[in-house]
Amino acid sequence: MKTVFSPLHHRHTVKTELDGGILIAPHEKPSRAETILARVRHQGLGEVVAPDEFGLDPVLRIHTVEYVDFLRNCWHDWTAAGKPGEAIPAVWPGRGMRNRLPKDIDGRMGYFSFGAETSITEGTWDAACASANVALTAQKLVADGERAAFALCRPPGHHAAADLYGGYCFFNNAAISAQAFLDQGAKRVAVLDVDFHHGNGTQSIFYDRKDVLTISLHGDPDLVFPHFLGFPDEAGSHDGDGYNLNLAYPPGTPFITWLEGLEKACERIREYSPDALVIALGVDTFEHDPISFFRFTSGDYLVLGERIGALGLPTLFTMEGGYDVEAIGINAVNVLEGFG
Ligand code: SP5
Ligand code: ZN
Repeated sequence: MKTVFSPLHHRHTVKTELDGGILIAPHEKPSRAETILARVRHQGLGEVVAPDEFGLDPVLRIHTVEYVDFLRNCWHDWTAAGKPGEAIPAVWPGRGMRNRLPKDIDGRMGYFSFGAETSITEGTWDAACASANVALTAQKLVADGERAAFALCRPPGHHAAADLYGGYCFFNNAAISAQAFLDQGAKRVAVLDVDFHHGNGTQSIFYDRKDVLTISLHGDPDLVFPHFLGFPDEAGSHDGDGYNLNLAYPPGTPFITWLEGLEKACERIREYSPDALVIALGVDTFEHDPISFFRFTSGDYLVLGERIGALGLPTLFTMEGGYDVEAIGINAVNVLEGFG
């Protein structure tokens, strides 16, 4: 399997993550991608290729023009306003207030975000664009006939909605890729999200559509991020009713329990019979992940990959979360090797 990778991910190197009332060193850091890349090479998974440049058109199929403009100008506007630190929102349009885009940068930060843990810096825009290009390059490999491809995306994407960033995500690489498959002639695409966290961005983007089936297995949002979406009663709306599936699990969930959910997901995918499958691949389900509460072992990821491979579909993997940097390479590449 080919891997697509861009060193431009380093352009998003932030010093801060608001957590527990203090600014900590971010969990989502450059060494994550470098460790995965090293493991890909060590295992001889396949060729590592640089991304092509797709421009903003495929991004704008998913994200609004106002949001894309905001992200492009965010750092400039933030520094021009004389802010001393990294760009962090502190105010949002809460209940009873107006969903109106303000001029002031503090207002715009809150308008286009759903959390304050995701700091923005000078190179964030460049890295987010590179990450989307990585996904689109891997998508093209699959569309052109490869059985599968690995988009080693960083920053990740599955929390980003059409006009919201958060959860370390800016552009929804999985959603952009799913839309690219459709725009190139696919009739149906399934997105299966195996990251520890609910893929709220992907769900919301496709919630009222049936040409993209969205499925996410994740930690119970009653207990963990993203807190406000990802419950099992969210089945889709309008045309999309019946085309979203959420499977939520409690603290301490071992792989064997989660695997029953994966089998349900696979059954639903077989029934849907998509032309392509996008896997939002997070490995923050690992037993030693610092921010999560499942109990997967490294060997479990081989089985996870094998079950996805058994679907026999053209498959694109987009890298999402995973914060135990020591194990992230082994775990992510185990999924790809298990896939076969
Ligand atoms: C892509 C992805 O996996 N995003 C995850 C975003 C999670 N953000 C919330 C982090 C909260 C961390 N709190 C840690 C407490 C550790 N004791
Ligand atoms: Zn995650």
